[in-house]
Amino acid sequence: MDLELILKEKCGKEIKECTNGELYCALLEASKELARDKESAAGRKKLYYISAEFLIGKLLSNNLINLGIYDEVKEILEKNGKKLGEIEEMEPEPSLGNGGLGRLAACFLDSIATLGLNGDGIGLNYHYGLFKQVFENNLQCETPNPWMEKESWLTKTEKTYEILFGGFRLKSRMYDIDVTGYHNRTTKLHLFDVETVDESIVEGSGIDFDKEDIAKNLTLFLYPDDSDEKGRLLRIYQQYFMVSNGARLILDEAEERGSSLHDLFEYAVIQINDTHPTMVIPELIRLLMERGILIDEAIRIVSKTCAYTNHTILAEALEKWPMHFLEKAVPQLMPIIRELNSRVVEKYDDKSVHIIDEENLVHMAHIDIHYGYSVNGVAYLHTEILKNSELNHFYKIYPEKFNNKTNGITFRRWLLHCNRELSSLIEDLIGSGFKKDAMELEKLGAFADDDDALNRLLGVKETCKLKLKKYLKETQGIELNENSIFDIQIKRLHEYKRQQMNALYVIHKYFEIKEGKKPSTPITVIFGAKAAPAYVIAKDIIHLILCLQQMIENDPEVSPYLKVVMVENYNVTLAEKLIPAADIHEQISLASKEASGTSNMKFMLNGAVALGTMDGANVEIAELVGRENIYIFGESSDAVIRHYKEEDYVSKDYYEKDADIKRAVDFIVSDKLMEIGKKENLERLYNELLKKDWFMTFPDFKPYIEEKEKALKEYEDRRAWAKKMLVNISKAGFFSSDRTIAQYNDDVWKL
Ligand code: 26Q
Repeated sequence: MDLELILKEKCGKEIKECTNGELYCALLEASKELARDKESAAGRKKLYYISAEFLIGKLLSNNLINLGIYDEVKEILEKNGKKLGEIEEMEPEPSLGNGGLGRLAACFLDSIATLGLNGDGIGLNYHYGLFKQVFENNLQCETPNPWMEKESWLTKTEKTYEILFGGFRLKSRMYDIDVTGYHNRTTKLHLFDVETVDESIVEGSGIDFDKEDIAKNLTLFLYPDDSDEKGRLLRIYQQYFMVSNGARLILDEAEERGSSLHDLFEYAVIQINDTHPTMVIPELIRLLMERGILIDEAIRIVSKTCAYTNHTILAEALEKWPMHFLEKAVPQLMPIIRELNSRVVEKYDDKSVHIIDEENLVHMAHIDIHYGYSVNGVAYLHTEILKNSELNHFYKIYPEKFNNKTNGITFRRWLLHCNRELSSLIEDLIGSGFKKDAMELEKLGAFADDDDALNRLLGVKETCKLKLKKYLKETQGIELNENSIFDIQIKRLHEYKRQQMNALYVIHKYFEIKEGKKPSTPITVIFGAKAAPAYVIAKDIIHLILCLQQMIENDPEVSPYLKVVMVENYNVTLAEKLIPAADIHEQISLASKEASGTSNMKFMLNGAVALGTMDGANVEIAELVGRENIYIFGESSDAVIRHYKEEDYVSKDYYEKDADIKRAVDFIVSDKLMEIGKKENLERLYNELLKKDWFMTFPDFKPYIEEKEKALKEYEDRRAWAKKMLVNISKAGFFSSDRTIAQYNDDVWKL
């Protein structure tokens, strides 16, 4: 295959004469063709991973790597005076996810393809995806994020269905994206859409639109996060549209493979990614009944086909839909949901396991647990909490259904693609086996006392920091000091993730510097986070961070030692630049609240050291790397769960007893900050902390400062620090999503 010739032909001229945009289109088309020629895996039984989110990120480089032509393409381009890095910039990032859950689904598709498993993804084709974040006057504003261009990874298919809602029908169409596996097969991501969607109904420069015109708005936006109250009904329409299309595709394909539908579970397994696709259960039962199967058998068949993954223990994020919403949007499902509930009520007195509660709310997770055959959490601690507290009543009924599948990440994107410098250093040291078998990273352990290897590792980090500096300067006008410690917290903005605690640390440090306690190495605290548009306090926290950024920037006494940076519109592309450059990463959620976390795994793989609580997958990371290679602080999950139960936490007590806490919190409403920021927002945040502090930042604040200071001090011994970096990388193999997917297959899917 002569790639150079192919590219020339696609562009219709010499590569030298092409613009980056033209080359991007040519490469896109060429990789689409190559991916199309690769076969998907076959087999009788097929997995369908249904998810409202697939945060796939840009695809060009990843596809070139997985297709095995990255180096060749890079060389051809360089020979002609072109840079692949610049061509990559031409690609818009599809923003089909909010955060962790969506990114996980994308990593899983990569691993399913790489392991050659017979499985596809099913989701929705949001035209604007998640909103784009812009900062104005130190506040977050939301604007649409159009990502679909004429040339894109999407392929329009001939598959269409009529989807019935209460009172009207919509015609759907399926679009496909080929997901390439590493030197192996491809899988398909099926994204359903309606042809009547009308982007022009979005008003002005924001993200407001007529929420009631379902034909025009159905796939316009991804419903952002768990805290937005508006548009809940629209979210139900979206969910039903996704699962009704998905269910029909699954039945069609199963029949094509020879299923009589009485044996559907031998032909299909459906992994339900959180409760967003839960309506697939009643919908499948309905469709089987339409095809002549009686309800008892239909329920039995579906229960042997569906498996559910839980991603959260935050009560407020568990989906409970009012019956009248469902009645309006999907009346045809109601008799089935009522029947499913009656069967539960008949068997169990315990109201906490019923599907429909006394307030006529339908608990989606309860449908999954009663009528699926597997329930899994996403990290060891998370699954234990599900079994022993949150879902304990269910665990007692169905102990055999519960299992853990600790999350993972694809090393193709999060090492080979995003950090080529590190990847080639590793290859130099231990050979290329780690690219196929991540556990081979353990071999790096042999270099823990090798000065040359450790120095090279520090060199790679320096290079990545310089690259980030250049990128942020060019794209956001941000100046970084590459000789400072990069301390990074990037994730959705949520009070339980406690960005506010990190902000309080910044204030604390600011006071210390003012008092003359200057850090030996300057510190750069970097944040990246979007807040759900209706999540008021989350937006106030962003406001506080942006005000601190501005205030410190303009203070010549402090700015040489401390810098705060909040990057705008944090997304997968930015994560790929930030993670390789991190020295310290913040994983400081209130213990018991973060189901797993996955950026923690990405940072570790890129040689950053965690500062975190014993929460989510941090627990497993700590066990693997040992306490000398991670910074752990804070209350245990048991203690936290006890506080909630006994309702014994009073934030004001801490505020009154501890002068450092008081000083930091009071500063939020100081004249100095009020000059820069908005009174209303800062006061609201101040009051929230003082009167509630629901996620208990104050009790952990002093231990957090102490542990952070310890990390900053130990950073000074560069050799010892490099050893910590090396140990973190060498132990990251367990967190490959190839391992996670192999476990799902062995225990749940059995393809
Ligand atoms: C709920 C109700 C109504 C509307 C929206 C939602 C909603 C939307 C998105 C609820 C939750 C989400 C996203 C959850 C999520 O991303 N969870 C993260 O999943 C990761 C992968 O398992 C974990 O690593 C994280 O710990 C978890 O927070």
